[in-house]
Amino acid sequence: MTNFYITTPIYYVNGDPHLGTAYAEINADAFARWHRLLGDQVLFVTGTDEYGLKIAQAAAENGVTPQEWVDRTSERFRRAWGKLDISFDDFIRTTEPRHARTVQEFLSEIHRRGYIYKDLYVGLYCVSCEAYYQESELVNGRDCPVHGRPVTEMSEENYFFALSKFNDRLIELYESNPGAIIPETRLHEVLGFLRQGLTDVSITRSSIDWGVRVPWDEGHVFYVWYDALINYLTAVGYGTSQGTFDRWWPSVHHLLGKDILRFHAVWWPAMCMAAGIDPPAQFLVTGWMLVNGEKMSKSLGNQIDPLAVASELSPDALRYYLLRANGFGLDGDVSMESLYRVYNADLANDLGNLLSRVVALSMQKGGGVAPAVPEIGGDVLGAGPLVEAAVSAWNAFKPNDAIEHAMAIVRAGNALLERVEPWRRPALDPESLDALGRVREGLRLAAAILSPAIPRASAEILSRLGFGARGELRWTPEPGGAALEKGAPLFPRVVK
Ligand code: ME8
Repeated sequence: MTNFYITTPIYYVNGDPHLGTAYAEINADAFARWHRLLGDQVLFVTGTDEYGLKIAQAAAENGVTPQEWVDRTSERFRRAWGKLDISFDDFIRTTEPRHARTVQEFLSEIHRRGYIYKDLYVGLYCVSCEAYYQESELVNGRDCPVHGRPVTEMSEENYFFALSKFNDRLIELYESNPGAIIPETRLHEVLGFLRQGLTDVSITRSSIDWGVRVPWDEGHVFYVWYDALINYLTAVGYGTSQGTFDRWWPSVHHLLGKDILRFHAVWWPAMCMAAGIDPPAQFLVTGWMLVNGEKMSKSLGNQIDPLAVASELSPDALRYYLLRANGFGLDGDVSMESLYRVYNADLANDLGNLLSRVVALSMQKGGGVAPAVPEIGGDVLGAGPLVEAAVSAWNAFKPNDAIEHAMAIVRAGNALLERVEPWRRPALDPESLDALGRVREGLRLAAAILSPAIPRASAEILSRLGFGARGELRWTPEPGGAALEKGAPLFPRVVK
């Protein structure tokens, strides 16, 4: 039995879920669903990042305590993911006692091993990023490169993590294991950064209260990033359940946006090494969803509401669009216009139409029962190689390729029906029956491949076509005869 452990970033709760954070969830959910389909044991973990200055400030602005604030806002994330059919197995809130225990245990271990020391820190800090910047990284020598707002100078006595001691080991890790970061451009970015040389990083704050206490010095809390990354261990029982931990760690797949690559691919594996555990196996790094060329984020305020899209069309429509829009790892411009276009072309026309054609033709002319699936023979749909390619694409974390292969089967199905034209024939002759049986099987395979992207519609397709429990991911002849279901249009066309 293969284990598949996948995580998402845990989101700051100073705003609402938006299309960018939904994008990470939907990708991770699709991979989790794909591996469940393969029969793997899956652990899919997401959550919320609830400490840090930014959250404390948001609570103050809203006139409530930080805990009240995060209780309220974290719930909004959990509910939003429910509405997008995100099938997470665990939801970590960093203010939970189980997480504080893991953080304290893990960082105490690093402290005991001599990789944490005390020193004075002076630096330029962006509150929105919760990160210090070097002067050379600022825009106009003053503004945060991500948020475009001025950074502030902060100075405090901190504990430091001896990151520089892990420089060589990290380079070796990635040189000997280039598949550890997907896509490859991000691997090169990390190696380039590592080759410039690492400096030690400050990991505690004494100026704020809202964080996990440093167990050996109560006047300090851990810096929010150093607590947040550890959620990946909280979820697998680090320090509490060795059996669970050994089962899932270190073969984890961390999905994240390219904005937080260094925290994940540099700091985090170094921390693991310092604590004497293996570094995480793989990072899946997404690009950014852009609106008119700009990154969408809570702080910039140029949001598209994923929940509005999901309720206007369907969660499947949003999921399909985001997974299909552009290659995994690349930036992509998104807009409602292109969403409607893709929805109408792929889902309403190609997929929805093909399903209603097969069902309607079999009902009108074939007695309402499912046409038999013939032997694959000449494979006019090209289903054999397309399914194989789609399986490889999902396994290689390339949702848009997998979707493209499934849609090629669908398009071939429509083309076959247009060639045979069963609707022009008085009754279903052998050629029509062969075509309909092929299309029915092609739709079954396409629905299976598409199920991580459009789980609701896929289940509906299988049931309307009279397919029972989960079938094989390859062409499977069967005698037909099952009852078909007409149903309402799967993806009603939108007219704007
Ligand atoms: O960084 N396009 O949380 P966060 C694509 N709490 N993805 C986007 C996006 C966009 N426009 N905007 C955000 C944090 N994302 C930390 C993480 S993990 C231990 C701590 C996604 O709420 C993307 O995956 O700012 C990015 O990495 C993540 O949201 C950051 O969410």
